[in-house]
This record gives sequence, C-alpha cells and structure tokens, in this order.
Amino acid sequence: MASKISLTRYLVEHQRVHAVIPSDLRLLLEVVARACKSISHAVNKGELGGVLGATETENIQGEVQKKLDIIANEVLIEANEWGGHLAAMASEEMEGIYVVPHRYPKGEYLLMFDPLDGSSNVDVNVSIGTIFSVLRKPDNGAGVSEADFMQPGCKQVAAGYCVYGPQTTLVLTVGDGVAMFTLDREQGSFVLTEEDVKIPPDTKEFAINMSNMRHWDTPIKTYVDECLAGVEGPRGKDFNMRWIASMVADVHRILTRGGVFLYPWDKREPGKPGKLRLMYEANPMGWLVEQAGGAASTGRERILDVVPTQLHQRVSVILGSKNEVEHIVALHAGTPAP
Ligand code: AHM
Ligand code: MG
Repeated sequence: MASKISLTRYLVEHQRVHAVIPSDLRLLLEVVARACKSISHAVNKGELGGVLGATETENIQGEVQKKLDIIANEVLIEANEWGGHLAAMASEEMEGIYVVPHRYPKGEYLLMFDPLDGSSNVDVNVSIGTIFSVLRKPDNGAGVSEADFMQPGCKQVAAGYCVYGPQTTLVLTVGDGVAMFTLDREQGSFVLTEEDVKIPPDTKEFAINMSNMRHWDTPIKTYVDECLAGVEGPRGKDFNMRWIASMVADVHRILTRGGVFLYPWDKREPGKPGKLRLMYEANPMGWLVEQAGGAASTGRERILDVVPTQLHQRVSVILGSKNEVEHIVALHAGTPAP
C-alpha cells in the first residue's frame, strides 16, 4: 500500500524537491495548520466544551461575536506570534493589525485570517471554517504598518482554508495548484487526500442568498432570472441552487464538483461594495479557485487585481466554474457600475 503523505511531508517536498516555497513559509503554514487542528477540536466539542453561543461584544464590522469567533482568533494569534516567521497579522475580528510583540523575533511574512467564517452556523451544527492568506512584507526597511498589507491578492504567496464539517479538511495553494488534506484524528495529522484539484469549467449549480434579490444590480438579477428559467430560458438547461451561508462550505463544494458562488454588491449599504471582505475571504478564495482552473471576479474586474485601500474593505464576489463566471462578467459589460 502506498504510504500516506502528511501535510508536513508535502510541505517539505515543496520546499526541498520542487523549491516552490522557502523554509520559513513552510514552517508558517505548519503552524497555521496546527492552529486549525486546535480550532477543529474546539468546534467538535460544541456544547460539551461550553463554546457555543454569542458574547456581549461586536467586531469591527458591527457583527455580534460568537464565543468561537474569539476562541479561534486567540488560537491563531497565540500559535503564530512566537515562531519568528511573521511581522504582523490581521484578522476579521480585530480592528487594527497585530504586530508581533518585541519579545519574539520578527519574520518577513504577513498573515491575514477570518478565524471562523460562517460563524452564524456554529450553534446549528453546520460546516464552518478558517480562511487564511499570506503576503510577503514589502522590503521597505521600516517597521511594519497597515500600509504593508495594502497589496492586491495576486501578491499572495500562500492561501487556504480549513473546513470543519463531517470531515476537517485543509485546502491549500502555494501557487502551484490546489491540494486537499483530511485530518486523521487518530494520527493527529493532516493527510493528503487530493492533489491538483480542478473545477469543471461548466456548471448547472449556483449559490446566492436569494432573499437579497430586490437589492441586486441588474446584471445579477438577469443572471439569476436566466438560471430560474431553466431549460425553457436562454441558457437552455435547468439549474440547481445551494446556499450554506458558510463561504468555506460553499467554496469547498465548488472545488469538489463545480458551481458558482455569488455574494454581489447590493444596494443595502451603497458605500460598501458587498458583504464579504477582500483580504480575509475574497482574495484567498479567489486565488484557490483560480489555481483550480476557475475564475474570480467582482463582475467588473478580477478580484486578485483589486488594490486594497482599507484592511476591512468589502468587495463583490463572483467565483467558481470558469465559463459560468465569464458569462456573468459578460452580463456586466457595458452596464453602468453602481
Ligand atoms: P462571517 O465571516 O461573519 O461569518 O460572514 C461571512 C459569511 C459567509 O461565510 C457566507 O457566505 C455569508 O456570510 C452568508 O451571508 P448571509 O447570512 O447574508 O447569507
Ligand atoms: Mg467570514
């Protein structure tokens, strides 16, 4: 029987044999994976661990924080601050950046994360996850500041997520395709279960929160109308709809069997271009999807080309099967941007 490939071995081979990543990035990814393992255990205990329910606090986005949002955030900070690989971190759950304290050595990477994406699903026992993205700190000689994080997604050096579902699965790219690792709880390690993940270019499955329909821009309404018209409509085929309300779980389905995910701009808060965050959600997911042969767009530009101006910036997100995303982008062409 062929021996199992652990995440550690996969990363070591990517460093030593394929020379795709340097050793400090390898160590950083190992630490992130270890933190995800610990979050997975906390999620798994649920009520038995006293981790369900909300706190009395709100995050910078004005969202009520779940206990597990805070636990996951602390686990990621504590695991990553002392290793010497990072200069700073930024999280969906913290207002400003977290600079590695002086007592620890500083490295050249910046880590961004959504510690617990889809946390509204925590208490109802539906899949949730951690999303992460790694940038290299610009070589400007100075200390680290928020300005160092203002890099477009195409500059990411690693990105991934860990979905806490029926299985705990870590999905990773370092720029040479997408690999999936399943947590073997008996061994306590992530084991490679799929390599060179590819999203089928065509699909009959879309994911969107339909309750927002009245707030959408015309091209999105047109697209969904086409899907709903099915075989009698302009697309000439019946579509299926899925919405888990956990981006990690929806994207995991798309990486597994194709589909398209939309959280588009809507007019509820015109100043905010969408619900999802560029740095913690759209960029890492966008790069994973592109690395698996799919596409990721705001409807008007490639997500990975958006240059951030704020840490918690929001963005319109359309990603998944390439031909479907291109069709939606074509529906936007020539229409006025909202
Ligand atoms: P969160 O990071 O606060 O959990 O919010 C992001 C989540 C995504 O996982 C999901 O796609 C979306 O919000 C669901 O939003 P809605 O409740 O509007 O359907
Ligand atoms: Mg999120």
